Amino acid sequence: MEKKEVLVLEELLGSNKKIAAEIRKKLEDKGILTINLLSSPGAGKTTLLERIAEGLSPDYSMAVIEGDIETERDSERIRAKGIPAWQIITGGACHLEAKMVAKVFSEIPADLDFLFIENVGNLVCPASYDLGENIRCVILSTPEGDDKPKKYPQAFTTSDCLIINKADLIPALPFKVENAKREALEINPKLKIFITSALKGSGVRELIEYFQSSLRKLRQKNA
Ligand SMILES: Nc1nc2c(ncn2[C@@H]2O[C@H](COP(=O)(O)OP(=O)(O)O)[C@@H](O)[C@H]2O)c(=O)[nH]1
Ligand SMILES: [Mg+2]
Repeated sequence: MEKKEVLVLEELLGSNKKIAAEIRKKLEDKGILTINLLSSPGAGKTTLLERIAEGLSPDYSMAVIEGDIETERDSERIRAKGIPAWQIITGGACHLEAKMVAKVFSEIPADLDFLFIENVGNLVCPASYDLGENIRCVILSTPEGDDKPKKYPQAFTTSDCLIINKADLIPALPFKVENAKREALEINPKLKIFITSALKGSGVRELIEYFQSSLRKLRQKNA
């Protein structure tokens, strides 16, 4: 059987910044767009990934690196969708670091379109660690409240995209989309904002189109 090409990293030591830069370069050279998802626990990262997997199939390939303090549960959910997934169990650490991503790097197929990284559920520590992603998305779910962008600013100021998830619950909540958007844009005017319900599927198409157009731009840059 022909051996599948995988990715190889030369630099496994050094600062987080250095390893992340090496990861990004290797993935970009292969034309793979990498997306790091940040949110509080339960905001809907894994459910969104399940919907994205359905929406990208069969035209695009993707894989997922899952970060959690304990359990393989999220990887199992992703694998159940036919998507390769690697679980990084941090054993207590509240964020992923580039060196943890580097450890599973040699298992990642080189012919992917998208690599998603689901960070450990936390709006604070993951914001400080570049994992070599091209796009960072922060997910704010409506039950968390529309006042969170300014309370947890780094997650929002370091992100490229804000996904307001659980839009289906808005009628039952005091959450005001306009307040959340305004706060987020005041601290980061460059944020691209998507309103989704990962449960019902609304808004996911627009998000996927954003990832697809970002992939096209990355490959045009490579050409
Ligand atoms: N109502 C509603 N529930 C959602 C939505 N997205 C996720 N959930 C639920 O929220 C809970 C946590 O979702 P999960 O994807 O595991 O969140 P994660 O911890 O960020 O990965 C689960 O019970 C999901 O079914 C949504 O858009 N609307
Ligand atoms: Mg999850």
